[in-house]
Amino acid sequence: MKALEGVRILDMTHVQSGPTCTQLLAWFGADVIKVERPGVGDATRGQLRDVPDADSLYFTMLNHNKRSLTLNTKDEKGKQVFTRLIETCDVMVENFAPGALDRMGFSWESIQEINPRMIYASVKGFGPGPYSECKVYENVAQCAGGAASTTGFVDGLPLVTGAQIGDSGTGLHLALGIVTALYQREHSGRGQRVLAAMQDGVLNLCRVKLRDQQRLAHGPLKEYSQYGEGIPFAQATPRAGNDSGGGQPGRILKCKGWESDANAYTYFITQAAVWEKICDIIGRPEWREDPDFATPPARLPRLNEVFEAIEQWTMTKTKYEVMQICNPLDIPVGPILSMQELSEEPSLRETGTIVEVEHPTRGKYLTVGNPVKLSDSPSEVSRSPLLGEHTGQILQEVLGYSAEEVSELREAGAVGQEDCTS
Ligand code: CAO
Repeated sequence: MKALEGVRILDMTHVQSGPTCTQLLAWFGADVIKVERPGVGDATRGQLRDVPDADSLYFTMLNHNKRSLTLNTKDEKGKQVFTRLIETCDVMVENFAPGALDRMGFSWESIQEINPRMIYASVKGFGPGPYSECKVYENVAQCAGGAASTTGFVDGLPLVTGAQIGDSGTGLHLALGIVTALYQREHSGRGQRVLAAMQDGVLNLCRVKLRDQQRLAHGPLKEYSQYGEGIPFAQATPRAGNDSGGGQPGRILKCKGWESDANAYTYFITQAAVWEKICDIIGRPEWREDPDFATPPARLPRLNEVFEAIEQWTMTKTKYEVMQICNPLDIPVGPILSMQELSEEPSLRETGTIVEVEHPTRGKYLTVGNPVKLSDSPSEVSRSPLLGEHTGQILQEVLGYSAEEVSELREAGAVGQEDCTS
């Protein structure tokens, strides 16, 4: 039995943030019914398409282990079906623009009336406040949540990061909110609203930067490279380049082959506890005793000199050799791994973190499986549904409509024509 078996999710999500959340719940065993507009579906089905007429990787990689039902929730008969879904499901998840569900005629109050045990979970760009009505996408959230202002180099533009901390990050937050609400419902018998705002999720992930904002009031941030470079601190937490966010200075350094390989680099942390070992491997044993280098405070104004010396050594090794030499010595390093390298990494295939999936219209593709492993609830990745693939099945098996009623709903345009197999 899977951890969330028996939990039925009414999945009204689209694009990335909401689908990330419901995909995780599906991997943990929930029955996720993805409701999509007939004939149209989630917009990402057609975005960044690489194979003609096949669902895009954008869609397939965010919607595994779900069933698809096409339903026009603005049509009167469609609303009746939607009401039955609300009665039947435990959780409704949505990430529409603010007010969209109210405009369909389904406010939180009316949903509670239909099903008091319903957990109604939303991703929005912003929480209540001046921007609550705004539509928000990933990079907007990265900017509004503090990530962009603290990413990049001190003398360069703010930067967004490739990790989708606004969309997928908020989806993760929402999933935790949902399982927490399910747990509370065990005691209270009631559902509740769960809101994860993208700005809040990004800010939560940027917690250490708000820490630094407050530390600035008490003097310069000595672990930032700009301290040693004599660049004065302004009033806001600056961009820290590749400096480590903790108290142990770190940087990205060139490795053998960097001239032609964009990813021939390693992250290297000069952790205080292993400083003497670092001095030995880079051929600077004299730094172990030198008062300018022997202690962490002495090194802070000289980080450029320290890392230049370490880089002279890392440039003689591949990033994997750096890892092999440093790991046994407990020196924290990490190779800069490309997507190509990750997709070919055997250990990630073995753990199910990278999975190959077969899809009827696009063939084989790679995806990221469930990154959270439960010992008693293993996740198998199954392909994303075709648009409306399970419409008839869900209407009959879950909602109890007869075959004639399903045909009537199809003819009326309340549900889609896509799945004509049942
Ligand atoms: N039947 C009938 N109508 C449907 C439907 C269905 N099954 N599913 C959706 N619709 C309608 C909605 O009701 C809405 O109609 P109204 O505008 O009349 O209310 C319409 O489709 C479009 O919904 P939307 O406004 O959410 O979509 P959009 O493409 O304009 O905006 C987005 C997309 C992501 C900016 C917006 O949904 C949003 O801000 N969401 C919250 C934040 C979020 O999750 N952002 C991350 C997205 S991933 O980068």
